[in-house]
Amino acid sequence: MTEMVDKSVAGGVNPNTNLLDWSYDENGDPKFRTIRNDTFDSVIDSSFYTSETGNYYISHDTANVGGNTGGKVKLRFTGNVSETVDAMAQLTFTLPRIFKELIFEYDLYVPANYSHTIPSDNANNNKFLRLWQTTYGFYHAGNKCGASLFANSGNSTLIPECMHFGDGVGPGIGWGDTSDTGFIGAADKGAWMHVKVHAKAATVGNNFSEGGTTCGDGFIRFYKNDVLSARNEKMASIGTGAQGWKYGYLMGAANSGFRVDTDFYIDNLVIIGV
Ligand SMILES: [Ca+2]
Repeated sequence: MTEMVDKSVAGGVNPNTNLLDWSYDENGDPKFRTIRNDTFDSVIDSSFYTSETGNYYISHDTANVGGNTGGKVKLRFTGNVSETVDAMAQLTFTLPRIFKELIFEYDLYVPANYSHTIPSDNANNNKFLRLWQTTYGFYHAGNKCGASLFANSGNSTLIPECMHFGDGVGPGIGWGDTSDTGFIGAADKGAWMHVKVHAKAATVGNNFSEGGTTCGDGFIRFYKNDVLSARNEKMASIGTGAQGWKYGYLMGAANSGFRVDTDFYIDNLVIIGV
């Protein structure tokens, strides 16, 4: 894979080789670089869109979806008449290395028939994004963060999620979370929205403590149509050494399930990182 570098800004000296290198700035610090810029017009590149957790119910699609007739990723959450049956569709990716700061931008289509309900088992958290560092798992498996959609009268609230000591990833209520109750509202159904995610890992490892009494200096910020939405400004890190993320996925397990087939679409995914 070729990494694109913005050469409109002066390059610097690579501290490791002492040679001029466009991936470093004038202070010798690594610069943001484009990791991925996908229009999905021909295929979903399986060499990049892959990870240990695997893809689920995604396909390449060229139907006219809200005026978009080019190629895009279709994510089908299969409907089931039983209200406690979950659904799942996720687009996974593996970055070329661990990045300490990442920005994702993409277009997301929310179907007109989208209805986010609360089943009788009460589980209604539907994954929106996950990022992780080493192995997808729980305690001491490296940094993880993300966000999930929670039911809100048929619409969805977006809540950022961070590490829970010994318990994977979940909402950081009281640990810096600001949720967005209007992330998917009536006006967002049957329409494309532009999503931006900016995540920066905490600079210090092992600055996490159970109960959130110690928070970190990392953050994860979500933007809907270029307006700041849900965010966590106190993300902590776990483990020692370099902090950041290498793996992740968009959308994912939907604990609410859906009564009818519910098709999301993703297009124009740009990922930059440092
Ligand atoms: Ca496209």
